[in-house]
Amino acid sequence: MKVALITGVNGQDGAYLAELLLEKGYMVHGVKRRASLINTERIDHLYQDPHSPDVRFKLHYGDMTDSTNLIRIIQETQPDEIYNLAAMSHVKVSFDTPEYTANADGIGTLRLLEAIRILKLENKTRIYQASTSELYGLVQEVPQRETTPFYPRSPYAVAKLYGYWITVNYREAYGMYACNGILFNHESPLRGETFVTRKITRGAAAIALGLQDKLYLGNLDARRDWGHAKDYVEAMWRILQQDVAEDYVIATGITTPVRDFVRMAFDELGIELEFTGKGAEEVAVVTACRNKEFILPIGKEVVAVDAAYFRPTEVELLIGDPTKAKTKLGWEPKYDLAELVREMMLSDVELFRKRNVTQLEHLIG
Ligand code: NDP
Ligand code: GDR
Repeated sequence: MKVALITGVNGQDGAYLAELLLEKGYMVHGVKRRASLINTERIDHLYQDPHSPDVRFKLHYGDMTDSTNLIRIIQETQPDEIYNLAAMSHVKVSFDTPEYTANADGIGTLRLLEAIRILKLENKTRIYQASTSELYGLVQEVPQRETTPFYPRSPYAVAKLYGYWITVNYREAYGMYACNGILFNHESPLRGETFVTRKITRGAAAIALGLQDKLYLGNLDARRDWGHAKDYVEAMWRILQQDVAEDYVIATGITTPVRDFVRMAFDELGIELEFTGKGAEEVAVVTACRNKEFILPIGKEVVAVDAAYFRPTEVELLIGDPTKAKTKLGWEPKYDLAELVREMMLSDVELFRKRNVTQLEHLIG
């Protein structure tokens, strides 16, 4: 039985990847850090009684800022594959916590690579590093591919730049099977609530159900290449199954402005919007409401821009070229953006109906 270790197992990607690897017959170990409340919602359905003799999913307390702990977990679990997904992953928040982000996202990657070397597992353990399209930052070339120069635009992206290069360096210096997946944005119903897609689908659901008055967003002009997380964890696995360790761009090749994602989300509920104004003055009002369940008055302002969500330096345009992944990995995304938006909208409407939420916090992020 192959053994995998996933850091960040209770995050969006960790949950989908754990599910995929369990389906493939792996023994899956997950690293999660201790929190004051239980935050395993995304992986609760995978839980197995640790006392049962044939348990294939185990959680370990750990942290990317604690080398001795990472060394011990790797020594105990002797993984064939490590997927390093743990990170402070919010770009805007990284401007508030730059030092911590560098430690967890940058040096954290080094800690894992060094642990493999210290334990002399270079010839056994393959490692996947969760690199990101944020590395491209300020546009140098479109579409962005494996050879496009990097120009990171946030403390998060700079930390991930270190993670990218230290992975390449350990591959070249010590012959380790260590790879970067340069993944463009990928979303799902499990996406964290403060990333823009989930903030929009949650906000649209809550507004339609009369639980929230308005959704405040930042830069509506930014364009992202959005895929589905389920497709992207399949690519991570494929990257570690090749004869030769290499780095790959994983993307759909289609880019969409945030504004259009908002339009698509509301449209899924039968609510049509018109955007007026520019920059921090832009708003969206309801022009039609086709769904009798969600009665919203025509002219109601449901989206407004709040400059507090603007970033000190923004990444305006991301569009990836996944040709290498398609050719070498045989990878192909199964979901398109319309299906992704539909799935996220349906899920959030259901969530609010079930929870019977009466008041919503304004999301920060
Ligand atoms: P999430 O934010 O959903 O998950 C991040 C995970 O990392 C969580 O389990 C979190 O735990 C954990 N974590 C954070 N800090 C630490 C730490 N110091 N020690 C141990 N665990 C920690 O991210 P995603 O699942 O969306 O992304 C997975 C990875 O891929 C991340 O590295 C991200 O930067 C990268 N990436 C994501 C893309 C995307 O579009 N989703 C695109 C490209 C790259 P907790 O729940 O306790 O916070
Ligand atoms: P991103 O994702 O920064 O691309 O990083 P996010 O969804 O946070 O932002 C995408 C774009 O939307 C704009 N935006 C807003 N963003 C947030 N969060 N909240 C808002 O209210 C808002 N309004 C507009 C942003 O300015 C940005 O341009 C994600 C993370 O998953 C990273 O970990 C990962 O590496 C990259 O994707 C690829």
